[in-house]
Amino acid sequence: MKTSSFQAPDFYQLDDLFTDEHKLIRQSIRAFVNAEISPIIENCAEKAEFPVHLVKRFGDMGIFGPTIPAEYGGGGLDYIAYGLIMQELERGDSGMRSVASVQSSLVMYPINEFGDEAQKARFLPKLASGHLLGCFGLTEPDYGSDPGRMITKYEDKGDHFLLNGAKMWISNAPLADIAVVWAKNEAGRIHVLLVERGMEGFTTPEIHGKWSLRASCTGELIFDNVKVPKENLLPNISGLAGPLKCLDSARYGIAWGALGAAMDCYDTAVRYSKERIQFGRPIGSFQLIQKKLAEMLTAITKAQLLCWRLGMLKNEGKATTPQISLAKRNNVEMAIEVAREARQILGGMGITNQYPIMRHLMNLESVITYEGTHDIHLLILGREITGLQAFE
Ligand code: TGC
Ligand code: FAD
Repeated sequence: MKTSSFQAPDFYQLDDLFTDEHKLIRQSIRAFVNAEISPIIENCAEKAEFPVHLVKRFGDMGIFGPTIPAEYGGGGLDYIAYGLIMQELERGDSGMRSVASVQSSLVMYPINEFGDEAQKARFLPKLASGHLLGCFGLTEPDYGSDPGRMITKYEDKGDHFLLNGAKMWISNAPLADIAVVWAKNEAGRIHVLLVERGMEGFTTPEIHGKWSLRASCTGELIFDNVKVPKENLLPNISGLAGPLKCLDSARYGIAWGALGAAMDCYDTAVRYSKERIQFGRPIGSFQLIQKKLAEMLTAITKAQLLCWRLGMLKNEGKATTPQISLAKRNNVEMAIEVAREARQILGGMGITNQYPIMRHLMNLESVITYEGTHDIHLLILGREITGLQAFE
């Protein structure tokens, strides 16, 4: 069964809070997901193949850079619109939302915020249209939760920078045309370079064997004496604040995205519970099944309210990093719980690729780890509450 008959839960009438433009954007991405992602995604996940043709289609649909100014090819939209796009995409598949998160929040956002006019004009329109695909290199083999200790470094060689090091677990890496790479200079200060495919000494081997995000392409970035032109350094940022600002935007999108995965699992479970007969009755008539569904709807509704309020704070430029951590952490855990309960409601069928639930569940195991693990977000909140640092 595919989810073209998807009915989004809206128990607290959040639609009353969205503008007509928000609802139109959501409807157009929902229709796109129904037509172009849902019919192929189980097959892609099974074969561990990234549907590369969708990159251009995402560009056509305005999925890349919704909040980037229109003069650079972006959508010029607000953060509620961005969130709704992420929700709809992840209703299709977390890996498809990942592609959009990386391109919009982790590649276009830093170029727009930290780049000069020439860099913005050169890269943003092609990223927005899907003619270029980007990736974001922060994590290293030995530095995941603690990126401040990264060892990838570059030296100033007069007319160019010489880059050495490696990045690990990088979404889109094997296919990306450009990589946003965080690296230290000779003084140990973090800066960001745009590394382009084809530069000598730059390779992007794929990571195989993932049981999660199988339709998304993940790889390494290897820099072996790569000569990076000086004009590829984004001039207007230095320090760990750079990547963390990008992550604020991407983590916000994940809070909405997880909601989409949860809604899809819930909708599938409601539908199944009315159709599946056991003991001569639909299983939806049993109190234990109703309890599961009621708790799923309650959790989704609370997460929807969180997203909406956080989106309004983002629009006003007031959303803080701990507020974003709370939403990412809550909503991804909520989605995993909803997916587990939905899978149980489907019994044996729940483990098959006839339904999207097991794929969502496996995907969410990555989502709860990337962009800051569940426990790192808890520690960000702990630091906010107590004023005391628990990382070291
Ligand atoms: P900390 O002391 O907290 O901060 C270092 C400096 O950064 C400043 N800062 C911020 N600035 C702007 N915006 C923010 N949100 C900021 N947060 C912090 C801070 O003021 C400080 O500045 P300064 O001038 O005093 O130096 O740094 P820390 O080393 O204690 O680390 C904190 C910690 C652990 C929370 C941070 O390192 C962290 O978030 N770790 C998790 C790493 C992570 O999230 N990695 C994600 C990699 S990308 C990814 O997963 C993409 S998946 C994409 C997909 O496929 O969808
Ligand atoms: P570690 O940092 O080694 O953590 C292992 C465990 O230790 C976790 O449970 C963690 O919570 C815990 N831990 C660590 N420190 C503490 C502490 N101080 N207190 C308590 N517990 C602690 N990165 C990118 O830069 N770009 C990408 O595009 C990207 N895409 C990804 C795609 C996928 C599919 C995956 C799985 C990861 C991706 N990542 C990416 C990397 C991701 O951000 C990291 O995996 C994540 O930040 C955690 O780092 P780690 O895997 O090294 O785990």
